[in-house]
Amino acid sequence: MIIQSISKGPFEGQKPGTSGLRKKTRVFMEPGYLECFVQSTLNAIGGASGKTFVIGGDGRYFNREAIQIMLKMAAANGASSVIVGQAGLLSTPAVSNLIRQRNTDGGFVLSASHNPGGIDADFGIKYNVCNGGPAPEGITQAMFDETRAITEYRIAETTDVDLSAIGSSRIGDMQIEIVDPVVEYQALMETLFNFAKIRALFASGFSMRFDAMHAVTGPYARAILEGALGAPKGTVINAVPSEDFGGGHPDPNPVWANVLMDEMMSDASPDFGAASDGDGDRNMIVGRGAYVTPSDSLAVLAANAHLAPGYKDGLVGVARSMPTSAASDRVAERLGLACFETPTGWKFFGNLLDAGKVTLCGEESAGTGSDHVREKDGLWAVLLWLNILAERQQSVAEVMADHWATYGRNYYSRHDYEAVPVEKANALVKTLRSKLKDLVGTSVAGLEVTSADEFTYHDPVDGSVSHNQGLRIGFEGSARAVLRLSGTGTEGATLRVYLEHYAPTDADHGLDVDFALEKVRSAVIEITNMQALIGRIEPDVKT
Ligand code: VG1
Ligand code: CO
Repeated sequence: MIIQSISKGPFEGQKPGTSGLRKKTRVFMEPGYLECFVQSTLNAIGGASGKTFVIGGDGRYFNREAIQIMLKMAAANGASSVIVGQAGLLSTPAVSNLIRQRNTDGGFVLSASHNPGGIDADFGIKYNVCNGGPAPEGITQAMFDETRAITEYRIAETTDVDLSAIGSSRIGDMQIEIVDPVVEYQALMETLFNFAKIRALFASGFSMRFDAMHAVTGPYARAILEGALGAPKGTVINAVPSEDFGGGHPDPNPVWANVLMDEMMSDASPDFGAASDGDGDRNMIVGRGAYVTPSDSLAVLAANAHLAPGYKDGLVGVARSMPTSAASDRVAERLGLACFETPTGWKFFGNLLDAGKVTLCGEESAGTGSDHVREKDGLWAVLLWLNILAERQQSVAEVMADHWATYGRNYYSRHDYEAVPVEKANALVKTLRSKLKDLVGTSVAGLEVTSADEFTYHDPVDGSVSHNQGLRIGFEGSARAVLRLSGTGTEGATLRVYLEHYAPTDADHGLDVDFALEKVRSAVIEITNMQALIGRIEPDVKT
């Protein structure tokens, strides 16, 4: 094997965000760009010598080319073996599972998740550590430091590896194992859920539509839902991963999964609908005429998880990201479970899961997961819902009505303002930050402000501290607004405004969501001086 050291770098701005490094695909395709980031990652973890890794991606444009480059780099850096998904495909939760099952040193996921794919769209890469979870902040900081100092990368001069067939091959001394992306993941699911019960549910005529959004979950959903669980053919739609996700955004929310939403709101609706994102870690849950917000979904799963075999002994605790609604806190309180609030991004759940402090975790952005892996897991959430519905023999709407009657309803919505000029978005955040301390006690849009601060997270396991994790404003009556800037976008800034209003158990749970949140929204627009600072008050996307 001929190893080349290529002089290159550093490149500007290779700073991992909420979930890895995301850039325009053409940026990643610039000679040496991907290579320098990968080399920096390997440098940050003390080199690759003798180590084993998992590599896979969501199948977007440049996925296979990137894997070829990374395999040659892993070999040149002395890695002993790499496990790769067939055709370069592995969902994010499947990578997490393989890292754990095979005790590898870490893994790479090639994905920009819910961002669109294609040569003129987005690409991304994230590094996961040996617990199967996203690299924690200490490591992402070390990676970024390396990207600023790098001057060369190492790569083997060799032909491409055939990724199409399951089996083994080598580059020099490094062994490469091409695996079926689904098999080990499916085996894990079978340990957690009552497949016989869910199979009986489908056999009884229960109908479902699963929209894989032309992304990586297609093969998993087909094998598990239509294969092992006997759902009729055609249950899974858009099941073949495509390089540009059929031209859409593989983002499972009512806006981007509108075809599924329309079907679920129609007279011809199946009993149950679900969708997942580009890399298979997010989920959308929708019943006949009943969309379930991700925050509510986490709460319902927490309240009912014991109905599935994998969680029959109950949960230890529940964690949610700070902007996620407090619906799961109410469940935790009643069930006597520990409850944690973390910054946005799955990397903050890893320590809590490893320390056995929590069993379930979730985010308002449609990510839910448990201690079975160290990533959020879209299909897992769908299977847990199916298991619960099979046990309760109720519709999604009935489950939700019962949940709200028991715990009250946290009306919730996230408003995204996309492609805001970076200076303007920063100015809005800075201005709001500076006046937080004067807000408490004032009355805005008819609501009294009861608290206002910027979220700082103190990790209870390793003591690390993360600052500037979102501005939050509390109002009378458990209403709340949170503002933060996205860390996954690739164009300008995205301002996220999270709105919440609590309706107690005996209140009306059937209000229109926008109507229920109107006062909080007006208060935010006024407090932030939004019109003046970013030139608009209407969001691009409401989820
Ligand atoms: C978004 C979501 C966050 C999620 C992250 C990665 O981050 O808000 O909850 O963990 O995406 O998910 P941000 O910084 O844009 O708000 V994924 O499925 O895109 O890897
Ligand atoms: Co994702």
